Amino acid sequence: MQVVLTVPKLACAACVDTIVQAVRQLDPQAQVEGDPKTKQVRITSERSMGDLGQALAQAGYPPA
Ligand SMILES: [Cu+2]
Repeated sequence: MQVVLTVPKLACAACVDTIVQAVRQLDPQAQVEGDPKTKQVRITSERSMGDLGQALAQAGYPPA
């Protein structure tokens, strides 16, 4: 399943790294791409959108 989340606090490549780590803790197989320009994070994972959103929120990047 692929989800696209908008993360207003996504500002730079370091933010992307933090988000990637947070998602990989939940699902080591997940594919994660973030774009600071569009504030969008694209995640391919078997985990639910709710779980993914919660992982981002806990890392300090709550989805809008
Ligand atoms: Cu940043």
